[in-house]
Amino acid sequence: MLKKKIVGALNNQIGLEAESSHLYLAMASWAESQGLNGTANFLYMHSDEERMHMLKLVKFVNERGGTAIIPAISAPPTKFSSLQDVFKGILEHEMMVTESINNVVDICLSEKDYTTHNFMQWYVAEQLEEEALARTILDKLNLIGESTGGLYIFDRDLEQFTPTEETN
Ligand code: OFO
Repeated sequence: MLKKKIVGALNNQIGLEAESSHLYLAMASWAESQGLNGTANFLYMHSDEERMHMLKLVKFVNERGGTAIIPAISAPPTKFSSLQDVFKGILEHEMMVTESINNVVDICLSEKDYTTHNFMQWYVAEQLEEEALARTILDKLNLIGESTGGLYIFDRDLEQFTPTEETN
């Protein structure tokens, strides 16, 4: 049976993963409206991944006698000035998520809940990948700068992009 404090921390994380999914969805929609279909597909896919992160937590809480709470989500931004702006936003967001995951891990240790601590290690590893991915993409975009041809290739390449290829 999960302790109340652990359930609270996990429910907070459920909300954050839901917000992540929403943020990527908003970014995907913006990219699609700009004709950046490769980027849009990448971001739609990532939005689905974040939903999976949320569901994994929901099931963990419910299967261990807690009650997962599905929270309201605040509206994500709808306009972005550039692809750099999008991926800078992603990196900042993921760094904030990493902090939150670390906080959950801290609580698990102080509550001596080693099962949840073990479960959270998946998220610790995932955050490493997500931050690395955002940094890699941002570096590429900084190299491309304003070049239209470069952005065209970037967008086309991102369509084929699978995160594990890039971050391993
Ligand atoms: Fe769920 O990993 Fe990003 O936010």
